[in-house]
Amino acid sequence: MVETVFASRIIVDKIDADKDGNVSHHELQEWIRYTQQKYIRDNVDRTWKTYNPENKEQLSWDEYSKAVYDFMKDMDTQTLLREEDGVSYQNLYDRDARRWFAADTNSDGNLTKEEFFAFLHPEETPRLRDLVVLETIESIDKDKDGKISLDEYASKLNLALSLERPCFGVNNNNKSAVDAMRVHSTSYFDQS
Ligand SMILES: [Ca+2]
Ligand SMILES: [Ca+2]
Ligand SMILES: [Ca+2]
Repeated sequence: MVETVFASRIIVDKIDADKDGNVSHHELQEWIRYTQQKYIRDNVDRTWKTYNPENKEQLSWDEYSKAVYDFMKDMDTQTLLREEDGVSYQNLYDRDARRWFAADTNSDGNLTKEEFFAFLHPEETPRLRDLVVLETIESIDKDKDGKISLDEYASKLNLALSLERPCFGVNNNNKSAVDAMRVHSTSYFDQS
């Protein structure tokens, strides 16, 4: 108990930037932003080290894809294209290849650590914003007709909510919200 209080005090002291003894809304927001950025930086450092243990200046697509997707070479076409929840191994490979070459600013096929950051976290990279939108649409558009139907949108919303609040029944309150949307919306959202 004493240890828990002590640990809490240390955390509060870290968040309390102006040291007035209170944690303001702004200080909390800044702390959350700082911890998210730290997580992202640590993730890039760790992943870079995993695929580039010799810490070379650059990593090639061949090296990376061989390390990640080598298991695919023994699969037959049917297995490669078999979809689970609208995604196949081939989709994953193609998506990563597209993202790799989008992150590769000087188009030499290799990524520096900075370019690798963009590859791992395109959402943190303004120049890849269009790609993030495209990947998001593709992940929702399960039947790949280029449109987001209400059902596709609702299932993504349900998934997000169930991940966010696993204790609350998505099928209760949220279902009625989805039903309400169904009444008041057209059937399809445009990509634009
Ligand atoms: Ca404060
Ligand atoms: Ca490059
Ligand atoms: Ca669709």
